[in-house]
Amino acid sequence: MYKKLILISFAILIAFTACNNKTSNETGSDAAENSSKMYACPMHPEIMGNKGDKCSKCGMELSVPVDMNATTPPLEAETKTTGTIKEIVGDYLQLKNAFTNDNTNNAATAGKALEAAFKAFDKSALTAEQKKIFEDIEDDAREHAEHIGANSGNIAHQREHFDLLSKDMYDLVKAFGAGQTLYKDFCPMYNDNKGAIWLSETKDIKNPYYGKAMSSCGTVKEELK
Ligand SMILES: [Cu+2]
Ligand SMILES: [Zn+2]
Ligand SMILES: [Zn+2]
Repeated sequence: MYKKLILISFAILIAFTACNNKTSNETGSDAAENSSKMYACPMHPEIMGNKGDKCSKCGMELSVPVDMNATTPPLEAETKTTGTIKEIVGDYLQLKNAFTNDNTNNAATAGKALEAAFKAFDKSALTAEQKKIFEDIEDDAREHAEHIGANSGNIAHQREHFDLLSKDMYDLVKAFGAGQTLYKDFCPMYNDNKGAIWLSETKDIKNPYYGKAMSSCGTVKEELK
């Protein structure tokens, strides 16, 4: 009888952790390794703190490692932020975070910003071949960003576009880099169990397709440098 009870509770435990078991053992070692480092907001490099703290300007997680030995103070390091892949990626991450928080209005705002960032992208430094790759992705991605921007109040429809947009963003980062470490995550349940990917700045799973209802559902599939 006692043995049987143990077996049953073990089975429940397995069922309960099945959705996110692949990520839990990967986060532990990272936390120890990163505990002494400083991190900055992906959107606001001047906002720094401990890993996992929230940016005081936009609420994003501080996830960009800061080199504390750098000779130039962060405020003087004038990095170009408009018309860059970094800006596109930053707006996509804002959008993703709006979905993880089930916030349709913030998703619409970020969708509009993302569309504008694609439009403002400076292609002058690209080769003819790179330009073609960028424009193919841009055509599709801008349409999805536009629909997300225009559908505040209909988060289910916004998420349908986010699924397709995330594939474009993956192609974009594979071709041009992101200027930061990103993770390609996979939710096996979205779209009638066909599954869907998204990109994240954090190794911890926060599902943008189901939001708070199923926050930890998904696994990290790839680390993108
Ligand atoms: Cu799930
Ligand atoms: Zn910020
Ligand atoms: Zn639409």
